[in-house]
Amino acid sequence: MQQNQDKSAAPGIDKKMRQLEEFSTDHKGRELTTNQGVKLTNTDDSLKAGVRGPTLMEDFHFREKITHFDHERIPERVVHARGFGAYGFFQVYEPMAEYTKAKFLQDPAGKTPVFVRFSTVAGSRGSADTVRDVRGFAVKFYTEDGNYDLVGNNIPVFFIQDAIKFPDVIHAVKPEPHNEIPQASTAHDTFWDFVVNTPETAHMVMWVMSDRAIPRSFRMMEGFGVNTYRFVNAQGKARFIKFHWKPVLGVHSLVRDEAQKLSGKDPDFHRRDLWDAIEQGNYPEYEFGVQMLDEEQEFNFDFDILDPTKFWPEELVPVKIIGKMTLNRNVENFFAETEQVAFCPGNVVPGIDFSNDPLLQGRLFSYQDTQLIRLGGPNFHEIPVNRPVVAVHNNQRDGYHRLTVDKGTVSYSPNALQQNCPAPVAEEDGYVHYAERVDGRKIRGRSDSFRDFYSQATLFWNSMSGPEKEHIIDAFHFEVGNVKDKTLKQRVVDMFNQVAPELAGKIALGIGANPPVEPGGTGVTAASAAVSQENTIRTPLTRKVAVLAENGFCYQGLNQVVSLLLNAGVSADIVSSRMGMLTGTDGKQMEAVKDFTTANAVLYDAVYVPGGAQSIQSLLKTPDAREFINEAYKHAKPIAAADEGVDFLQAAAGRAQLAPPDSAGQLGTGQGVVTIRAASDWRSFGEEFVKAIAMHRHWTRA
Ligand code: HDE
Repeated sequence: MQQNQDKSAAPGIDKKMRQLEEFSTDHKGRELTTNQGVKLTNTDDSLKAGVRGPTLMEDFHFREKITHFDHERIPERVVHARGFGAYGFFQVYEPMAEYTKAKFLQDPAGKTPVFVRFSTVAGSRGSADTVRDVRGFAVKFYTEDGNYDLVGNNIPVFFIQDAIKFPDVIHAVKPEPHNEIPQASTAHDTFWDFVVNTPETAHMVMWVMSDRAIPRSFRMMEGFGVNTYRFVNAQGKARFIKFHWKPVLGVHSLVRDEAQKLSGKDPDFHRRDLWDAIEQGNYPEYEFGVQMLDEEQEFNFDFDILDPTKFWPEELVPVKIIGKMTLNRNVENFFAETEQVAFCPGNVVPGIDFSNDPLLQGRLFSYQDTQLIRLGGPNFHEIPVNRPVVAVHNNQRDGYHRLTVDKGTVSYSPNALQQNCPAPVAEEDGYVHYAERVDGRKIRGRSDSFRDFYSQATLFWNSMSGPEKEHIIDAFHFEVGNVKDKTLKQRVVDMFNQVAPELAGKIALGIGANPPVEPGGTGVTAASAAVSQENTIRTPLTRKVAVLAENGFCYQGLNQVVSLLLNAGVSADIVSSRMGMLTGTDGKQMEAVKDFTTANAVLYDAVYVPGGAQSIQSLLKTPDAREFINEAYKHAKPIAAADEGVDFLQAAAGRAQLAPPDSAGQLGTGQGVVTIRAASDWRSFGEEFVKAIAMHRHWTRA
């Protein structure tokens, strides 16, 4: 599946857009009024008794303006407070009638409008984007059957098995209550205290310590429904399902050091990336997939399919790809749309139903409840972004901020005065809950089938490539290294010894704890290739290259390579000591759009250093330029250099042996470093560089 580059997905006017337009206001060219529509002559001076006198109570404009300002904030989400949203559409590839009667999954020609909000979990609204955390991946489908919300994450399992423990895990991960430190981080005592006392967290902690928790972009991460749901077809046959989103650009991540630096250099890194991609017509795309199990297969596995700390390995239950979502429109107003959007896993449409997954069951209550405090009452479904695109009729009335003017005298059922309207519909036309047989004693307890906490954690570890394992060990070093309580540190080592002794030994080494003494591991030797990011899609599309140049750069070497990059869907910024026009060796000019103050290696996917003796002399005298190349090298990013640029690379990075051009003085490649001298073949050089960019990172570099 290729990413859409021809911009053919440019937004058409869909039903949702038309509806939003009705509620939108453009203030351009308009006159200033109060909220009562009274035109105003001055909004810069309050009404006073004499120009140096006190402000008067009768200044209704002053009071209204200040009062509104005083009340501008609403409570942030208790979790997933920091997020970023966009609109788009969903299209199914083939009719899914055999499995579900959901209308939006039937017609490949139909487009269902969607709104998506990506988020981090632990940080507050103003926290940085690139922190180590789970990412929320919440999709609202505005379907002809009403709204369907698929509220997922970018990690397929969860910390806990029962929703009643959600306040506990969140209290533990949030900043500690006495001093509100640390922000948006799991690197502190209360989180790890909860972990070591709650073994069911082991599997999810492995994912959170992995590269999955520091995505390169919202456009390059998977989404998972996590909980087990049901598809139900028109004949009433049900299947258990898990939902998947697979990014067309592949799954790619940052490295820890880079992610932490990005938090300072650009705390908005992910939201800016999404916004810019959509503005540039590089519409993010995700294929939609389902894993399905017949009801009879419920007990066929060595894990319980209702346990949300387990995933269904794709090798056991293949993902059937059934459609694609394209995000093609940014919001008009962050607060009105992204902040006020209200997701609820309980918003389902006919053909989609729940399972008894005890985490899901609790979620069905929590989301609706939290919106009541966050959005201030029971009418949040009337906020434009939340409105379904189909008509809403019922006898619910009144409440804070009611917008609808409900006509007539009848607001009850049954009634004769209005022919019993709004009237219930026949079973085949409305939502009917799946008639699952349920039988059991009331019990506050946990099923024995939920008690294997470590096997899939080992499976995950086994599935990681060498570099991915190194990154997990590094993450544990940072996270647990910041824990103050030494007993806790030791308990982390002992707990993860149960997952993989090799991992536990290496954690111990890094954090000053004792290596585990007990025999460890689960004996699981299986692995799931689908889980490793090593096996993902590789493409250069939408990657960003920094070109380091000063006056006296080689124009041909810069111009040729930049056009090759652009043709391959890669963008390039010229970074120099000063912004503005640079003059090349032959007098031709190009513009440096960034300088070393506004640009940094962590903001780019790759670096190119063109030749030009004077340019390279200047770069060598610029510590920021040397640091730029060293950072890119350290973060395993693709680097290319031509002619004197190769000297800069070798001198700045202190690595003379790096991919020297071959004996004929032409092309050198290796470990993601591409070099050339006396180029006669810029094309091959450009192609090699593009290939290196598509690889994302080059872990073979020590
Ligand atoms: Fe959430 N979660 N959650 N969660 N969740 C919220 O609802 C909750 C869980 C997820 O962009 C809250 O509107 C409980 C799993 C996303 O607006 C709240 C439990 C998954 C978002 C809530 C979970 C999620 C939320 C806070 C344990 C992945 C952001 C604000 C049973 C499948 C949605 C809000 C957005 C938000 C409760 C666990 C995903 C408090 C009780 C598992 C993506 O209602």
